[in-house]
Amino acid sequence: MPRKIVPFTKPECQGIFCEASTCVLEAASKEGVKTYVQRMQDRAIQPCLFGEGGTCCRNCSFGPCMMIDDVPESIGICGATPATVAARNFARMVASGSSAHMDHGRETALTFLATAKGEAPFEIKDEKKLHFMAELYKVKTDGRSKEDIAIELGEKVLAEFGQQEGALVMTTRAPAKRQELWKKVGVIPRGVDREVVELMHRSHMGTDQDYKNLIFQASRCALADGWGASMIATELQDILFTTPVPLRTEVNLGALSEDHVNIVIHGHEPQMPEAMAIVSQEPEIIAAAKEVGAKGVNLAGVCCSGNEVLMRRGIPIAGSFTQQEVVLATGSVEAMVVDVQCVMQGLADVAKCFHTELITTSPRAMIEGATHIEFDHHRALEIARDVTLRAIGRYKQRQRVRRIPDRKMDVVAGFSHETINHMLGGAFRASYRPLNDNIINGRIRGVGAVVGCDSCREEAGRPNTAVVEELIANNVLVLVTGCVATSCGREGFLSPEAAERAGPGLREVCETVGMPPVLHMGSCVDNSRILIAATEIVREGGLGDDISQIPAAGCAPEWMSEKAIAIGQYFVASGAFVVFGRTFPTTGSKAVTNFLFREIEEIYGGKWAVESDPSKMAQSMIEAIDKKREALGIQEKKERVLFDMAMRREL
Ligand code: NFS
Ligand code: SF4
Repeated sequence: MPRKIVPFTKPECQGIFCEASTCVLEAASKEGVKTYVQRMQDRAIQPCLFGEGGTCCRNCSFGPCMMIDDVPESIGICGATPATVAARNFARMVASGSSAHMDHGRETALTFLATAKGEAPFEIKDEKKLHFMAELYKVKTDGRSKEDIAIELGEKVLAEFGQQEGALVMTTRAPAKRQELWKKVGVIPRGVDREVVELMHRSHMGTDQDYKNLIFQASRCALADGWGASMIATELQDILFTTPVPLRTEVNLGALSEDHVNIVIHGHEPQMPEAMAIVSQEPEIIAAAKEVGAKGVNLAGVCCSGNEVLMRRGIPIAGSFTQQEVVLATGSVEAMVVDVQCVMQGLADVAKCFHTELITTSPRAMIEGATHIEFDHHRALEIARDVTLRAIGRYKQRQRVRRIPDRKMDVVAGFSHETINHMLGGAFRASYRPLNDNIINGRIRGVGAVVGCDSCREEAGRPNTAVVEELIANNVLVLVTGCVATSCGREGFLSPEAAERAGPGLREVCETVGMPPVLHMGSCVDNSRILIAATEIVREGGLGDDISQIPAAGCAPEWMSEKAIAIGQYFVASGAFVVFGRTFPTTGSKAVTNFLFREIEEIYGGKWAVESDPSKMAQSMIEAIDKKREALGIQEKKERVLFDMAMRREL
């Protein structure tokens, strides 16, 4: 398995891990192309300690009030304590992160409804899931057409966004014990949008000033994301665009083509990427590409737009979050098409250095210097054709193939929770039984979810893969989503051959089934697949009767976005132990941090932690997994594999 650790000799490339990216950036920076690497170095102002620890408040014009914990006079002009301020800031991160997934879910539901009504050029593809969802939402199916069912389902789902009372339907999929607990605590989300609005209200100046009460609503809001909007997005997208099944594809900058028109899709919502994928195969489009001397149109993804079409169509991913500017710096991209979230504004300047057109498509996300071509699901294909033809028109301006590194890695992706069911359970009787049995007999020690971003503050991607490597060596089956999945793909962890790097028990299971030890479950809204997988493990039996009891833990080694905080909070409120890397946004307040890192476990059975050393992070997850095994009475004494730097290099 080729694996190369890049020595960080060149100061301008500090912070880059992937060798292919380093090469591109070195060459581009000589031509004056500026990316986040230069911006990090140019930044005159260092990160603010008050901001980083969460104790800076600018919620009213008396402030900003910056405060230091434990200094009695260090409180806001209104009297707000560091704990109140840290909890308010944390809560607002949860609100913002959740709202991103909620708007995504809403857009999906609107496209779903339009499709059902025949007003959008997509199809109801997964009828089995349509029927499953119909049953869940109490939509009658007997004797009705799939469109009819989908219309009623779509309307019911959309109504949940504005719902004021009751409970979101998806929460009823959680283990019974978890639902009871949520009811008892009072955090069952009542409506999707309501919980964000209430959280924003409560964190307004002079409203909720009890940090525990603020975090209580932050949990309810986060649950409205994970067991609400994100799950809605995942399931409806599966019905529209198919539920993923394992497929082979490629990851890294080498996914760009030297002799095709390269169009990069970046952002989060799958509608535009799906439309682009459809039109890029049309004979007229291919003919137009040939007319300008190209062999056709090559689509490649970045971030979660990429993950969506990688999972369902096997379209390769050119780069993760930190690679988005690098992708353009290859000088070989005719158009980058972006919608919402995680899109760096710096892309506009990088695009200007080349013949690349940066195209924004969402009315909610415009960038100065980009071309705005608004997406409308009713005219999805028309718009996709327009965008594709523009890109084709630029192909001749591509100077030469500047620097597409010859680097890409084979990956197997497409692990929905349904796939895991079939794959491990066999073709005849799909079930989670074999997975549970392998956990009980100790071949698989437990399940580790490694999710989230890759970070400019780190050697991008390295902490992610270091944690993954150590987990699988300790027989922990790893589930990945988002940009972590791309980090893992680049380093070869998403291929069945990676089983060689797993501990003997996990390796045996992987080799029997022919699966990688690291399963790519999709984009970040698809973290909802992990919630369902955990629920299925509980339902299968033998590993406790709630998510908090199963030998599992989660982490986000290189988290950067507010969405990551929302995701972490819904996992904690669902009973999971969650470790975040490098920094945590409440560390300026001991009270709030203590609450989130310790006391909250008594309420939900899950808690937060922060750890910047990847090996210690992996070990803390393994420790948590072992504790759960002990409590279940299935723990045998087992050696733990500890990685030091020398071992890593040797590998
Ligand atoms: Ni998730 Fe996906 Fe990537 Fe982080 Fe951004 S793209 S939604 S937030 S950076 S994993
Ligand atoms: Fe300062 Fe209170 Fe205003 Fe915040 S709300 S800025 S702590 S006075």
